[in-house]
Amino acid sequence: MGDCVRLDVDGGIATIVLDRPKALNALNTAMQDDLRAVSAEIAGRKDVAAVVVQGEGRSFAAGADVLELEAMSYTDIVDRSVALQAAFTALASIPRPTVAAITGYALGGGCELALCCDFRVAGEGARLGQPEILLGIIPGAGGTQRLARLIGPARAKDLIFSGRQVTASEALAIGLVDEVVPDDDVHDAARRRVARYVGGPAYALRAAKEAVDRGLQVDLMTGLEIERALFTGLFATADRDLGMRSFREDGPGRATFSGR
Ligand code: CO8
Repeated sequence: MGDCVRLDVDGGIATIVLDRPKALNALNTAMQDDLRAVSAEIAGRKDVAAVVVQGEGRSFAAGADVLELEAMSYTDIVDRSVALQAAFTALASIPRPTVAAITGYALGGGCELALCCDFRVAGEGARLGQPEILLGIIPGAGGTQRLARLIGPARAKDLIFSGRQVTASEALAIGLVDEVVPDDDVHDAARRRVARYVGGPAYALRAAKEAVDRGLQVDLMTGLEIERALFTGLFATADRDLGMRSFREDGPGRATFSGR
């Protein structure tokens, strides 16, 4: 792994830190590749129950590195865009609850990166947007797809056509973020939001995420089949036994899960 993305694991929570603060964590090629590697590592780790993604310094991430993009030819960008989407999809596919802790700017690829998480917590001073149109391009790391699915096509088109930045409070109103907190509480608030899943029924959480995410990509009947297969599969887990026995013996919500 390179030196622009850090991974810290503490108390069952992995923190991915984008660490290129002088460039507002602009996502250059090395960072994109690091992100893919770190996401693959987390997906395979048993000691990680949840994930926080955050930026070092005053911003989450101000987008892909525009200076690097400017120098790319058509064939360069064809190759790179495949790698970039694979990196973002690797993050989106981590089978654990994930949250983006957004301070400062989450623009372009930075906003798209936040969209790969299950939840978004923003500081009061945060600004989010898809300014690619101002560069003569469109979002290329999932922005036209994940953003429209999250906030609806008209609101997504407004942000993508105009390139305008939204404040944290507007982002909350349109469902782009889930929680707004004081700027200096963002990292702790994001951690609090996923800490509740540490010690949870890991395979049920994994199945829940997969059912929602895969179901959104298909028609309703296929989605219901995905749900049914994942639901029935959980009857093979130790945590299903523990959860139901605990209900019978001690009442609801008291189970201590094994993560198996
Ligand atoms: N790329 C490269 N460098 C950047 C970027 C960026 N996206 N954003 C900021 N920086 C650099 C600045 O150049 C500056 O560097 P230096 O100190 O060496 O001059 C430093 O970070 C600090 O930035 P500013 O001085 O501009 O700070 P301000 O607080 O005045 O402004 C802004 C902050 C508003 C974030 C401003 O920097 C800005 O508008 N940045 C560009 C935002 C943008 O356009 N993002 C979209 C990029 S395109 C994209 O993300 C496409 C994604 C899909 C790509 C697929 C590729 C395969």
